[in-house]
Amino acid sequence: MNLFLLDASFKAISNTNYVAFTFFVGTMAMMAAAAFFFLELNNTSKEWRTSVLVSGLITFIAAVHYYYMRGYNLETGESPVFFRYVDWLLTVPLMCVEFYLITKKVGSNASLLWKLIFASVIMLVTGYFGEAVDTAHSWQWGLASGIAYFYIVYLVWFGDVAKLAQSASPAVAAANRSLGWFVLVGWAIYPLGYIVGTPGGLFGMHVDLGLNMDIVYNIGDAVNKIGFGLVIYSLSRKAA
Ligand SMILES: *C/C=C(C)/C=C/C=C(C)/C=C/C1=C(C)CCCC1(C)C
Repeated sequence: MNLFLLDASFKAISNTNYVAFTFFVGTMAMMAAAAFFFLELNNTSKEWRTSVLVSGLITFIAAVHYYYMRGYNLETGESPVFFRYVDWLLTVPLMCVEFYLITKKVGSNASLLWKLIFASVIMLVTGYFGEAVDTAHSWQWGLASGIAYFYIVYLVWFGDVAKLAQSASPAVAAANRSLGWFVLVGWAIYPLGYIVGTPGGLFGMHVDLGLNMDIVYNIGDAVNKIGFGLVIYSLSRKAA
């Protein structure tokens, strides 16, 4: 049995193995971010404590997955597709919870929370089917996933999340816009990677990046998860 703490920890990363290296740096970055958010909880006003806690959980969960994925990639030389999706399945719904939390005071309710969580789970489960289970139908799964993705974009930019954020305070409205940019631009690298990475090509856009796709995802994850958390953190300082 391989406990994640005991896996390929002793295998060295060669100088030219950028894939494993970015998993390694990703682990450190996520760990540092999680430590920062957790340690700052004591200096955070009660109103924002749950939001900052969730930022810590997102980066902590990612740190554990990155540690595991680094070992997995070193040991097998392969892309840890399954564990990447496990990580996303835990962290992306938590990112959606942040939208609920920052608008809770002005009336966001359980129904909005579940819409966001449900859409994110549909997006990821259908994406996983298209990428790993039923690749013969990857464009159909990708389309279903894309619809769920744009539903989240819609809620954050124009739907209930946007309306509530605008009615809350200028600081919350500004934070929601920043988070909205992460969702619209930062998150877009994943479907783009899916499109170019699908063999046979979706829209004739196949580019075989091989494991370099993991480098793109690793950088994207660090920007998206830590950046997202920092927007929440700075909101917690402005709107004390
Ligand atoms: C920290 C991890 C994050 C923010 C991951 C986000 C992932 C996505 C937005 C993935 C979206 C996908 C589509 C919209 C269509 C193709 C399949 C996916 C799952 C790559």
